[in-house]
Amino acid sequence: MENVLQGLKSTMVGKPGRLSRLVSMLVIAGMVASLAAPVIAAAADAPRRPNIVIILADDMGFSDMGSFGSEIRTPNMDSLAKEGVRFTQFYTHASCSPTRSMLLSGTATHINGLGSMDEWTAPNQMGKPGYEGNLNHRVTTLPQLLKDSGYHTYMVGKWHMGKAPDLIPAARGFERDFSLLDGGGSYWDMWSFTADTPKSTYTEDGKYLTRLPEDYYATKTYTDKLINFIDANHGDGKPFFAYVAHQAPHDPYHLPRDWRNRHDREYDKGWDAVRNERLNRQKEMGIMPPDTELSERMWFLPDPIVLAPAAQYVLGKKMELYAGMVENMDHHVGRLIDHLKKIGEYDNTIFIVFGDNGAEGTDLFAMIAGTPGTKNFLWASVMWSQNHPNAWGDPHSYVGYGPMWAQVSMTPFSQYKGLAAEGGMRNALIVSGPIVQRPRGSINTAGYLHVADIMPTLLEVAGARYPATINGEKAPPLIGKSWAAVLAGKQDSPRSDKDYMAWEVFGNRAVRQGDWKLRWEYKPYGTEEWELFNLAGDVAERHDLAAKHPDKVKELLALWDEYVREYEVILPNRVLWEGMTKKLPDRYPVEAGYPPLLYKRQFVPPKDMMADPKP
Ligand SMILES: [Ca+2]
Repeated sequence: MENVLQGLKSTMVGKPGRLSRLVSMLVIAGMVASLAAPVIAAAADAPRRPNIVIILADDMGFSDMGSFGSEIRTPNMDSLAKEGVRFTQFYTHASCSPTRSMLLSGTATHINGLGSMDEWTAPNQMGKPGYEGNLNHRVTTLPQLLKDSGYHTYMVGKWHMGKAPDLIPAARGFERDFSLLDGGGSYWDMWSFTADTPKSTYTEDGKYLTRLPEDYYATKTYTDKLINFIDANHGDGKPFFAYVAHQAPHDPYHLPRDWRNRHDREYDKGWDAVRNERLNRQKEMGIMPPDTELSERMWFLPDPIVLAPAAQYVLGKKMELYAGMVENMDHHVGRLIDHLKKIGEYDNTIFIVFGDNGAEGTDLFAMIAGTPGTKNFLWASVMWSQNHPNAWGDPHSYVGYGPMWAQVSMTPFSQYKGLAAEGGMRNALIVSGPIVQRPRGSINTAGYLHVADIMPTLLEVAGARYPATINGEKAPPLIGKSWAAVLAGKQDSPRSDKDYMAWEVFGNRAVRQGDWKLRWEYKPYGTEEWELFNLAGDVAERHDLAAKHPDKVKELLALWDEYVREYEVILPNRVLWEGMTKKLPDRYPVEAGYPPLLYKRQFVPPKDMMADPKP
């Protein structure tokens, strides 16, 4: 049996095109055997397609897991890294629902309805195809196709791709679900962000919930529900696909008390120190090459050494809470792993673990509260009133860690969520389980991968087919590339130097081909000009080479134009970056030692002019 399984595994990963035929051959062989000799339990022994678990962490940054250089303790996700493979050049999108739309439909955001986030659709995008703000019906979904091919399909956690009955998880291919339909909210109860949207919407198995279960805590309840779903069908011979879309560690940082103080005073030392420590560990581990530079600290952030101890303590405590959010989530991932081991499913389960976008550096609470005197401001001051640091984590507290710690989460990259720099959309990726034939615990730094690759990869694993038409129309193309050969260790990247990837959300845009990346960002984060970077030696995007390589700029611009044409991109006429140039201080030139911190230096008077006080 072991040999057959091994053979199936290597065939599955080695010869992508043959996989579905092989699976059907095995199924037919099993059926014939059971017809001919019913005494032999052929069905039970037949090699079963693997289970698939996607662990998606909301707003977790590239360097936040121990296996990617963090001091945050994530032993359970790290155990998957030890048994599987880590990738250091994996891209999502720069924000939540666009990433999720590509994960679950395999198609471009500008086609599938998440060309912008629902919350930020610009006036000129309203009502246009591709900008519905939900996963539209031009596309089909990964769970739908897996379900059709005989998988059980389960979802727990955050959906964020539509709330109407035809758009909820149950309508998009999930057989069982327990889902938060909104982009975020309380972890303790149904209260949501603003007076305009006071309550979060949840579904369970396709019904809208009137209230949440007893003893609800998001991360724990999602895990309990999933374990129940798995157990309810365990032993029926069908594999399962589980989409575990944790709300954690998205703000507000709501956390049980015993998870809040596990890094006591550890972050008082400030963001620069923690960034440097993480980068050093990444270099030791081989996550980053030895000559990697750290990105510039965002120009408007202070050097932590100028802060008063009280400020160091309060700001450090925010990061401590964030670390607790990640550790608590990891604990519940561990509960799932342990359960799968207990019921004998772990060895036949593929795990795919990653964060959905760059870490959150924008002050979401300020956006929620809005202008003083307005109803949302009043709502925020009442509903999110638990401001004392001792209450942080409780219901009605609102803590987000701010741009300084978001940059720590994205070490060594530049910027964070919402932006087109690497810090906006590059994330940590772990893949483990029976499809991985690369050395256990290895790190792939060569291949560059995209979240849209997951759909073709998993369809191949399941032997499922992408349809030619959807609802009577030609199916939009899958934009990703299967990882089968990469996971088999037969090649290092699913992409050649000719392939390219492009992104646009909120007007910020980027295109990457080979090691070259062309990037356009709104001021004050970018220059509102195309900037060119060579990521091979400059992952921190410190050195704009556009003036030096005008031909390369032209080449990549042509690819960008092709993307705009092919995927019907409508650049927004209003963006959430408006007014930011006025709000934030001017940028100073990025030079070491500038601006000079005069107060760092002790004044020493000439010796011959010094004297003791007179009596
Ligand atoms: Ca997110």
